[in-house]
Amino acid sequence: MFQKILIANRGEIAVRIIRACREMGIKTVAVYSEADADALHTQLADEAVCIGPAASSESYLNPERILSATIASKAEAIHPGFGFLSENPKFVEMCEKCHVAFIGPSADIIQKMGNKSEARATMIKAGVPVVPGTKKPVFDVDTALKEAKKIGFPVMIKASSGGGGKGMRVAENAESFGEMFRLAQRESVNAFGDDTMYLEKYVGRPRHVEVQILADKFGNVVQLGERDCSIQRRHQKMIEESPCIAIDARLRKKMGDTAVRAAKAVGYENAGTIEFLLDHTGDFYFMEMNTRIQVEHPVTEFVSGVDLIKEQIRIAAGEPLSVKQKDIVIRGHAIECRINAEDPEHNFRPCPGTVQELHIPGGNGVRIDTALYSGYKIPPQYDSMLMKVIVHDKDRESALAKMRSVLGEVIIDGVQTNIDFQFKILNHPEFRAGNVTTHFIPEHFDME
Ligand code: MV4
Repeated sequence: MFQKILIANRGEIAVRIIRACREMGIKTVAVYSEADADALHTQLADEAVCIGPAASSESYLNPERILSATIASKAEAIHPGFGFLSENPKFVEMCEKCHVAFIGPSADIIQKMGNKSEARATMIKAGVPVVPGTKKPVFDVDTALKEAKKIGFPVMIKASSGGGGKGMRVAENAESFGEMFRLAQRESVNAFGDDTMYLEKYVGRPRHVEVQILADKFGNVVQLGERDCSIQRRHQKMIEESPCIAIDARLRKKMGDTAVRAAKAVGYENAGTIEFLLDHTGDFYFMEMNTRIQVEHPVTEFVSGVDLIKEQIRIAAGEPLSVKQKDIVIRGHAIECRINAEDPEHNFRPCPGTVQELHIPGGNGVRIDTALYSGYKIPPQYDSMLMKVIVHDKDRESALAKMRSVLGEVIIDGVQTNIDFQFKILNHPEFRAGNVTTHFIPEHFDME
């Protein structure tokens, strides 16, 4: 096992990883920017190294500075968390060259899954269901339009380098296709420097359902059930839950087995997530594979009882999975609400500030992941997520009642948050009934 791990991240996920390491008897090294000298992760780690100015590009996104800190502190491994360098294949290669273990999959797999049209082709080969669409990438409007007519409208135009909704457009008909294709392609060139596009049949009002998997170096792959992450705003998830109530035992087994097959097809290693669209008929389609630990991992930890961060560390250290598929039992229902420093009344604009008074609730089946403390000054340079409130109870109704109770207790004075908006979702009759799709927020809250 590793003696010392460097955490190449900040905020609640850095704190989450530090705690897992401490429980495993592993020393921790935090890295921090000049804006994060007083941050909780900087204070909680055994050692902390300043890696540069506040701007992410000069600190948390700088591979050389992070590797220098790793080597100087004699850490043997890097946990990247999510965002920042977590899905950067060049960084993973640099780690390999420096003989530092990257706690995640190989550069090769990250690269392969980062290219969405290649990922799609790989999954087709592996017999994983994908939305009808192009098998090869498309680069020009004329070829694309021919393909779109074969698929049938409406079609979804997607950037191969995209993901999370960037470089994506729906074309309702052949007349608007050219304009939509050019818009999506221009966005992709500007954001990723890549004009590679692909097409899919548009799936109307689907659910976003993703399956958590774990894979070790010995070819063992397990799935830990699914998360319904349909409640999103502009591709930012707001509420996640497990299990998905639209899925019965038979479909759950089928999706889980499919996720395992997808992971095995690419020789996956470490924690990963297979993202599916689930339509109203119960058909599901591979969308993307996320090659990192995700923000919403705690809902899976609650229902499965598996510590995903500890498993990631064990896997990277060359240990076999501590759980077998037959031992993984999904119990009860877990829900996560993301609390952001933002103003829902003003187009969800970020609202950093100083935390004057803080009350963090607790109780049976309650988990709060946050890096806030009373008096903390939230730097404006980073993500606006302040806290994840996660609850676990015997069923969805009980979990929802618990979430309302816990959210009502949270006090974060001094900063604007989206807590009131979270209540509006939780109290919405359609949400309570479990009628959620990726269009829930735009359909029920007409704000843009
Ligand atoms: C789709 C889709 C419908 N049909 N593809 C969004 C980001 C990436 N993960 C895939 N995404 C989607 N792909 C087809 N063929 C719907 C989504 C989608 C979505 C679309 C609009 C608004 C919110 C969304 C949330 C999740 C997924």
